[in-house]
Amino acid sequence: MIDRNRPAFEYFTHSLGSSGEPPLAMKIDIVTLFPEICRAPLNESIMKRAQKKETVDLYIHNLRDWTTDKHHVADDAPFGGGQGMVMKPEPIFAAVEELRNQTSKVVLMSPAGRRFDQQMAAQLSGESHLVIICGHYEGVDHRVIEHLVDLEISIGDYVLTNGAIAAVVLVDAVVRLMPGVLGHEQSAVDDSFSRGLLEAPQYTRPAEFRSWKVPDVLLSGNHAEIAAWRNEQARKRTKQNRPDLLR
Ligand code: JCQ
Repeated sequence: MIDRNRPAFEYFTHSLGSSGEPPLAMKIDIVTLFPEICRAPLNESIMKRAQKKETVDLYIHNLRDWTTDKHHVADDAPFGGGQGMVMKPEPIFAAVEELRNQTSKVVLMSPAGRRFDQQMAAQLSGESHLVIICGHYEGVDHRVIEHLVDLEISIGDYVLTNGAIAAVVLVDAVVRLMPGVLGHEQSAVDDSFSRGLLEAPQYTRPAEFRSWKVPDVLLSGNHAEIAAWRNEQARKRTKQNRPDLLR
């Protein structure tokens, strides 16, 4: 079966958003040699967070569908020598040129890309169409980056076996910021990183577990004191785990 026209997740609505404007919609095309890596996690987490208002139209494509040779070869040895294989330009150009329109942003997942963060996720959540190319092997032919890709993105300073895993991370982070996807409009605002500090510790019942008590202030009902406590805890935690965020 060809993956090309199969939506992994599709949620259409014709209702208006909470502010009265038409709901923002985004189409996402993922191009990968490993479509199965993307399918399950994106059906799962996005579906769970999805609300009726949202409009996300996600397609997962197999890059091999755009190879034209008998053996569906998508990679080749690097010119100049060296280890590993490089992804050939022809199928990637064919796929993107078929999928993109004038408003598309073409993204390549790569450890050599610009580092992904919450701010970039917020920017991308305003796009109407993302075409995400998943790199594999030792990289992709550089003509793809120079002449096809708008943005090379790395999800962090480590190397994955393939970019489909990185694409899942990017899509999840971007889609959850779209209007109507999160249950409480507030939740995205309160997240770690949106204030430049990590989240304060959270507790739930029971108030005492194995003799460990929930801090009294959280049971006090004093909202000003609770806010002050959370602020102080967020600072401590940030200093401990992510001192780079405080500089
Ligand atoms: C993405 N952070 C890490 C591996 C080469 C395009 O070239 C390559 C792509 C990969 C897969 O992606 C990652 C990655 N963000 O490893 C090697």
